[in-house]
Amino acid sequence: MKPDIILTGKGHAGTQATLDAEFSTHRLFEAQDKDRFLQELARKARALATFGHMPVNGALMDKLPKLELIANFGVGVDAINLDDAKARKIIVTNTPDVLNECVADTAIALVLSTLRKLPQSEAYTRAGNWAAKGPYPLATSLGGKTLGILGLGRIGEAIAKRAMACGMKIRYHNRNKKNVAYPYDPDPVALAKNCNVLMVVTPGGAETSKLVNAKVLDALGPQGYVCNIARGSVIDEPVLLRYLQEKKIAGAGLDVFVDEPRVPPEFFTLDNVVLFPHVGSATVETRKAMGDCQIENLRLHFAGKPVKTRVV
Ligand code: 8YV
Repeated sequence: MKPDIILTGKGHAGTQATLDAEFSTHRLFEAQDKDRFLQELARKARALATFGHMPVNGALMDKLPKLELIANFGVGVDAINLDDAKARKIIVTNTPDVLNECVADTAIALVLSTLRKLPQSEAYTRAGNWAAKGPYPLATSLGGKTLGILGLGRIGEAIAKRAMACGMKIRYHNRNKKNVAYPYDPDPVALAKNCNVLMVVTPGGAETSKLVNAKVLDALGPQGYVCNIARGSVIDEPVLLRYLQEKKIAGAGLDVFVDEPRVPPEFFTLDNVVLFPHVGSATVETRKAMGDCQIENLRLHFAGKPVKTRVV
C-alpha cells in the first residue's frame, strides 16, 4: 500500500511525477470543494507535500488527524505554522542548501540590474532609442559600494562572496552576531545607514514582518538601494512604493512581493525599480535538486527513518 499524501499546489512537474509514481497522491489544488476533499482524506492522508505559499495552519492540520509529515518544496517555511505542527507532533521538512548558489546568483543579478539599470537599457535598445536618442544615461557602479546583508545565513554568505568579486564591501545584521570577518551592525537601521545597497535575505513570517520600514529606508537615504530576495512581507511594500515614487531612495530590486503573483501595478510605471517574478531558485537544475530533497524526506519518513532536512 502506497502512503496517501496531499499535494497542496501545482509545483515542479518532475517532482510531482515522481510523487505520483511512489505515493498515492491527492491534489488539493484541483479540488472544487476543498472541505469535502479534506474530509474524504481525513482518515488516510499521512503527509502534505507543500508547493507554493498556501497557509498551512493548525485548523488545516486538525482536519487531517493522521498527518505525520509536512514536506515543503522550498527553504522558506513561513507559510507553515511551525508551532501548530510541533504541538501536533507533525514533522516539517524544507529544502535548504541546494538552492543557495542559484538564489545568490539571482541576488547579484538584482543588484547589477538595479544599479546599472540593465533591464531598462535593454528595453531602450529594443525600442530603437539608441540610434534615435543617443547613448543610454550613465548608471551606478557596484565597485567600492557597501552591500548590507540583512540576514547572513547560508544564502547571505553566498551573496557576499559574489558581491566581493564585484568589488563590493560587506556588512551585515543578524539576530545573532556571527563568527565572520564582515562588520556587524546591531540593527537594520544602523545597517541601512552604513551601506549603499541593503540586501534582504531574512526568513519571512511574523518575526520579520515589515522589518524594512520607513525608518530603515530613511537611514538608507536618497542615494541608497534596497534589494529583496527573501519574502515580500519583510518590507513594508506600500511605504517602499511611496519612497520610490518620491525618490526618497535611489532604487529597488525586487524578486518577491506581498501578494504573489500579484504585483502592485504602481511599480510598473517606475524607472527606479527592477521587478523579477520570484525567480530566485528558478532553474531546471535547482528545482530538480529541491524536489529530490523533498522526495527524499518523504521516502525516509515512510521507510521509518529520520528525515534528512527537518525544521521541527
Ligand atoms: C521557491 C523559495 O520559489 O525556497 C524558497 O523558499 O521561495 C523559492 O525557492 C518556492 O519555494 C517555490 O514554491
